Amino acid sequence: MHKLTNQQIETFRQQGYLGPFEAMTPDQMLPIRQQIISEILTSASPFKADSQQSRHLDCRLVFDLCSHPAIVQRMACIYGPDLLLWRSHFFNKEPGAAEVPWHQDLHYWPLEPMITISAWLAIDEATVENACVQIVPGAHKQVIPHVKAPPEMLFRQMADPNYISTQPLSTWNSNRVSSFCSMNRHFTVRPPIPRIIVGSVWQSGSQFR
Ligand SMILES: O=C(O)CCC(=O)C(=O)O
Repeated sequence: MHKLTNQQIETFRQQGYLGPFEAMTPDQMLPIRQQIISEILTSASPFKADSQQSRHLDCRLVFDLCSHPAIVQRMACIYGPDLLLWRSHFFNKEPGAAEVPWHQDLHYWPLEPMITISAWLAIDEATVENACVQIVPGAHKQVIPHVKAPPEMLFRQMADPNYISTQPLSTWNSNRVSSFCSMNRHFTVRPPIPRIIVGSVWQSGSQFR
């Protein structure tokens, strides 16, 4: 039902991202959002110092969100059926929260092989104004240097501004999921209203055997 067509797989190869796709309805997402706020983000993780990191390891709800068929079936079309959910993270942005600078994920994660594919699932409505992820299509074919980010940014490293030459693609609205490769350049702005997303990061399990 969520399988990618050959054309979509080719688009992913060329553009480094796909989507957004519908994962569930806004009505279905509402109670999930409440549970995320009241039970997950407010509780400590048994495995990580940061309660927003890899909660799929201890919370069934997060595991179910990350492994939603709208995500897994599409990942399987790219990586094959042997999939590894390497990590997950919430980005829980309050109004005015720091901007996420342009970056490529692979600069933060010392993985070998370094290519991962992230699924970015909007728990809240995420418009351009409200910090939906923005991507440069086709910018995943080159690893670019990262430099120190200004202190007001959420991340300490960012893509060297000299290498950002393309206009960003503005993307999607609520309750949808999209995927992008760890080499794609992406960023999010400072949102005026609260906005939560859950990101899940995938690799092919066979790469580790
Ligand atoms: O959602 C955000 O604010 C940032 C997302 C991001 O940079 C990522 O998932 O790699």
